[in-house]
Amino acid sequence: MVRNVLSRMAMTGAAALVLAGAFSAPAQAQADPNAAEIASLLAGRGDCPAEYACLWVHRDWQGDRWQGRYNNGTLPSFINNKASSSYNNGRSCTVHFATGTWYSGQIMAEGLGSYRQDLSLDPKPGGGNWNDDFESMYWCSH
Ligand SMILES: [Ca+2]
Repeated sequence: MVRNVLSRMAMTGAAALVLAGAFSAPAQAQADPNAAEIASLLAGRGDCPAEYACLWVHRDWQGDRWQGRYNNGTLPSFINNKASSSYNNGRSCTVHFATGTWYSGQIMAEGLGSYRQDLSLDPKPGGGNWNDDFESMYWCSH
């Protein structure tokens, strides 16, 4: 009888160890996919070279990338009214993205080193958002 109880306690202890392992393993496995996704996203943003401001056709810094080192009164057709994420990788000041050509319309200021992962989530004053809405850009002031 006593021997039987000890045997059951030992099995319970073993089961507890297995359960502890089962609980700890998924916790570690969950962190890795997130880290990989974050690294992938940051790698996309990292494609923007130093001293440039960049716009991507898609959110999460994905799709075709446009990059500008100087002021641009117009944007090429592949990015004109198609930008969905942005990054100011410049060296000295804020970049301004404008909804019209030659810096007209509404202006979105992107501070030095700052970025937008999804412009559709950034509200535009007066309604709507900035997604697919930029036609020109300038640095600092113009
Ligand atoms: Ca877009």
